[in-house]
Order: sequence, then C-alpha cells, then structure tokens
Amino acid sequence: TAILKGATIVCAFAASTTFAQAQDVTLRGASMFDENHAYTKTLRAFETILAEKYDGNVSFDLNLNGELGDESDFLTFLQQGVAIDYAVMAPSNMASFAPSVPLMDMPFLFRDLEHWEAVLSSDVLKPLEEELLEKADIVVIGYAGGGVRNLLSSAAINNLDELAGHKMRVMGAPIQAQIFSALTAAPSAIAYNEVYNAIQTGVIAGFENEAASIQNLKFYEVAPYLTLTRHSITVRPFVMSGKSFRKLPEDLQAAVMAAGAEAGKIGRDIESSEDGMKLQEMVDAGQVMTNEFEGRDQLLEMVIPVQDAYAADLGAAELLAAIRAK
Ligand code: MAV
Repeated sequence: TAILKGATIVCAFAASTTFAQAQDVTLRGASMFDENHAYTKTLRAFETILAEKYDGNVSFDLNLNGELGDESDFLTFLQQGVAIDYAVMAPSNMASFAPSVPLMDMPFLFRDLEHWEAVLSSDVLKPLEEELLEKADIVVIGYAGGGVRNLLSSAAINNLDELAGHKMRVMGAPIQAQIFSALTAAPSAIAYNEVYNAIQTGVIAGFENEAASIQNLKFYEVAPYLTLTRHSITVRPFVMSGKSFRKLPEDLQAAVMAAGAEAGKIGRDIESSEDGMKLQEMVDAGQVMTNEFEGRDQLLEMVIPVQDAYAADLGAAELLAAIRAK
C-alpha cells in the first residue's frame, strides 16, 4: 500500500505540473497573399504541426491578403511585438534594423537549387540570425522561399542595352539597388504594395519577382513581359517576434522552433517545386510572355565585385566565402 500511495502522489504531481505549463495561447500571423501562395501554405503547415506538437491549447489568427500591410509593416509589428507574432518575409525588408541580413537575399548568390538548399539546411547563416535577434528582436524559426526571381516589365527586355536605364522597383535594402545599378538599370526602392500602381501609372517600367507572387497578385496585368534573368533563388526567413516568443512557456518555445523548421522545409519544397509550374500556367493563360536574357553570364560577372564590396563593408567577407563554398 505504501508503494502504491507513493506512486499516486508522484502521478498527481506530474499531472498538476503539466497542467500549470499548458496555457492557452493565441498566436497572430500575417501574409500578403491568399491561401494559394506558398508563404500562406508554410504558415498553415506551421499551425498544424505546432498544434500537434504542443500539449496545451494553441490557436492561430492568421491575417491574409495584406490586411496588415506589406512586409515592411510586418517588420515593425514584429519588432515591437504588437499585432503580428509570426510571418514569412524577405531579408531585404529587414535592412532598416539589421543591415547585414539582406546578404542572404543578394541577387546571384546561389548557383542553383542544390546550392541554395545546402546553405539553408546548414547553420552557415547563424551570424545573420544573431544580428536579427540582437538588433530587431526577431527570432528565425525556419527558412521558406525557393522561388526564382526574374524581371517583369511593361516592355520586353532582351539584353544589356535594353536594361540600361530601365526604371525598375527594387526591395528596400541598399544592396538591391547597388546590384541593379551595377547592371546599369535605374532602380528605386518602392513599397511592394505600391508597385502595381507605380507600373500602371508609368512611374516605373517594371520590377523583379518570383512566379508565386506574380501570379497571386496578378502583376502580369500591368507588366506582361518576363525576362528570364533567374537572378535570385529566394531565401525567406520564417520569423517570430522575440517579444512574443519570450512570453511563451518553455515547452511551447521548443515546439515553435521545431515546427518552424519543419514548416519552412515544407514551404521550400512547395515553392521550389511549384515555381516552374506557376510560370507555365501564366504562359499558357497568355498572361506573361517570357524571353531569355542575351548574355546572362555577363550579369553575374558584373555583380560579383558589388557583392564582395558589400560583404567587406559589413565585415562579412568570410561569411560570404562560406556561403559560396557550400
Ligand atoms: C515577393 O512577393 C516575396 O518575395 C516577398 O517576400 C517580397 O517582399 C516581395 O516579393 C518584394 O519584392 O518585396
């Protein structure tokens, strides 16, 4: 009887500890897109996996279709720990807080999908994650992305002559403008949710983007010419606000890290495998007309010194070398 009693006490204690830790939590997410976009699918995968992994009750409130603005707005919310707890977003939208982070998002950084996956499944980007946490209080919980970025414009661009002086929108990180300036284009940083209008009104003649987003937001309506520069394979950190993260019980924090990594991988597989199909769907529907860029290899040569100088300025020359060597 004494042994049994002891066992009962232990069990009761264990049960009450679990109960004390298992709080009800609601996490708020945001996406600029609808349910069909790879980012939204990544966020949904995270929600499902996290709910499975966590013993307590966790629910989700995901705002879609840019209801909370574009990714630059998300950045401010995440940094302050208000309105948004989790999102997938471009490193080049994080430059205002963490200037080194856009290094992982530089055009012409990856040779191919294998190189990109080798980098993302290693820990080579850790120093940039540390900077993001320290300077913006944002935690990287996984990596999504996997779309190939091309030029999209209102008139076809076939070669360097036609790219010269081309008025195009780039993301807010200075390295983006530096790269496209080195290619002799005329880049300007414009908010993503103003791009459609800026092309329609002729303020710019185009921008650069990946198939998933071009299709989701119908940019082809104003810019139907897609030039296959294939200048980036997207790296899109799946992030959580540090302020929100620290409020979670420890077991939920661990589950968030694990679910973020798994959902990120699912998102990468989705976007990289859908990329070509989505492009083809737009071609078949007569929404975009594609063309190769004559002398694409020359572009690569033109940007390497710009990448090197940017990394050297940040004291990140070794990091860049490590990424290239993967
Ligand atoms: C695409 O919609 C995505 O890569 C997104 O993460 C970027 O913020 C956006 O393009 C952009 O160009 O700003």
